[in-house]
Amino acid sequence: MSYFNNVSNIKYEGSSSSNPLSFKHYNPEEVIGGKTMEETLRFAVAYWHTFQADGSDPFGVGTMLRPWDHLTGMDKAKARVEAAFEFFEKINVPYFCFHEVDIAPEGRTLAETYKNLDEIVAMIQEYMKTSQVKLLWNTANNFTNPRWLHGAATAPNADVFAYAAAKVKKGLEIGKELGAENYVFWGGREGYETLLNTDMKLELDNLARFFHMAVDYAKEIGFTGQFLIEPKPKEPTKHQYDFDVATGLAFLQKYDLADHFKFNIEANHATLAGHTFEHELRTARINGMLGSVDANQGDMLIGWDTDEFPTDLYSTTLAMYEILLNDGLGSGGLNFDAKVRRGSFEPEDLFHAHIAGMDAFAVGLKVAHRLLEDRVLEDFISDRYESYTTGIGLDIVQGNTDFHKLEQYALSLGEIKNKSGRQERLKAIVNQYLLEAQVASVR
Ligand code: XUL
Ligand code: CO
Repeated sequence: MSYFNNVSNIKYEGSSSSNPLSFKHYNPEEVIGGKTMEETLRFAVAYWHTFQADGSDPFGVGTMLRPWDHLTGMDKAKARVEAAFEFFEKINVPYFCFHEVDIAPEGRTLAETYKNLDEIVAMIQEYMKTSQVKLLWNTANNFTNPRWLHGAATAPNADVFAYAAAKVKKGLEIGKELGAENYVFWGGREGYETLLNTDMKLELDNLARFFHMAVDYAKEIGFTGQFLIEPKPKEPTKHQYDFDVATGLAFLQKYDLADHFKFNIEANHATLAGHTFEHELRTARINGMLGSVDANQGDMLIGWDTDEFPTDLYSTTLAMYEILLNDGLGSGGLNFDAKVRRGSFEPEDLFHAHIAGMDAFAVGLKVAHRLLEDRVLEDFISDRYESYTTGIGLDIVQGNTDFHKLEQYALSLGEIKNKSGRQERLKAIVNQYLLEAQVASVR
């Protein structure tokens, strides 16, 4: 049984190929900086957008045409598993990710939900025996069902907290069974709408208690995947607790959790927080907390989480620059938490979208690698901070001075000379590298 029978395996054909169903830049076996593209990029398909999303929005019903549309319930869930593994193989990604509700329908009771999950997990496990694809991460959807209307681990209702704990407990067991390399906590509705009805301190304390229990349970069952927090500043709640990396880091440090977590950074969440994607990657990286990436992009003209497939080469280049400086993503990967537009409703669009995203990150990798190899920014930056390598600057960084000595030094100074930051020049150089990569691959 084939679900995508008009599409065959997507191959690398190079940028001169006119075949739309081929990679122009992503060549899994090509070695860049000592590692294959496949090893560095570690692409993953997001089950929810690719096999669940129907294209509905607040103004209209679903538009997507999917080969499993005629089915319902568990039959539909099983067809989705079959289709998913066919898709993973054809698009040639090494990983996938899911929320438990993406793979199996919720039952009327928690016990029934577990039963549905067990059946589908067993099926996925069978597929994984013969497929190359692995589970990058799984997570709990503790935000869609009405029970989560006030949040999950930060809900004012302890019964809701308990239910959320049960779902994450089951998720860790599933993660262990399927060999998940990470487990993600995205806040969902962990945040608030108004302080008029909110005990913010209790909610944050409870969130930390919840995370500690998850850490303890993972240890108890021997789940060794990396725990990841995925920050987002707003949506669905007005104020999400895991606002951005800096806020998340302060939270983890305050509650003695920093050793157990890293961050899963999503591009569109970064821009919603008023940051660039690379700012969030950098903040995580310099703190040793860059774990994984939800690869997508927002729209400058739209204020919400549009979750578009990443096609902006400038952004993928600066992202790959951070990832290479991080020496890769470790057990993390580039997960396409991205959905085709409502108007791109044909099954084939799922392939076009992933090809576009994979090629955009492949170009980003090539360009970032060359920028690093040529030390374009490094040399400029070390020159810019050169004053900290000798004299008073060296005393500052080595802790050999104080306000008294610095005052004396300042009083002895003549006119201070600054150097240009050369921002426009640097941007032009990055453009030159981007264009040269394009020219080189067309030649
Ligand atoms: C929501 C979002 C989620 C998480 C997983 O904005 O990004 O899909 O990635 O729950
Ligand atoms: Co995400």
